Amino acid sequence: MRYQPGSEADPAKRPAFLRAGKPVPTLGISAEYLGPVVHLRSGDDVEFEVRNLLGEVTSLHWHGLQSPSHVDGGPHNEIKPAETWADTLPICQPAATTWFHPRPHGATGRQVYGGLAGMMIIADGGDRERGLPSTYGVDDLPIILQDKRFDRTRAPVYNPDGPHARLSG
Ligand SMILES: [Cu+2]
Repeated sequence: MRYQPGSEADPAKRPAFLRAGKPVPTLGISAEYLGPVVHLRSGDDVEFEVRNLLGEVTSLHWHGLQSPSHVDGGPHNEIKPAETWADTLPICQPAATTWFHPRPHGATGRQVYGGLAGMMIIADGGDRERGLPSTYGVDDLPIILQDKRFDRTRAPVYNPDGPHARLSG
């Protein structure tokens, strides 16, 4: 899998979402806003590449995965601007819905608030036996909820002293 936090596009053409018809800047991971839903299987070894197009240090942490520390994506796996982090991620846990997000020291909350987050769905072949729905997009619908505040220009406002500051892991 290949991820690209940020965008090389002209700032005037940067991805944005609209509120009352006015575009506001957003961040995304290989997308205009947020990131992809990644489907994985227990037992897989996943080769990944994360290329940082943000213009500032970031990382990509696999939140909820039981991953070895050297590929955990925490602050110790920082990716400098324009650099690529590549490795292999073993998926060694049962079915789960998890997510991934940047986790650079001191900037995690701001980067996630900007839109850098995606979902990972791990399958192990046991959902039918568990009686769980498993047809993605039909009866298995992932939902991401976010709390956003907007200023008078309708731009999202990140408050480092507010509840978002607690997002640090
Ligand atoms: Cu996390």
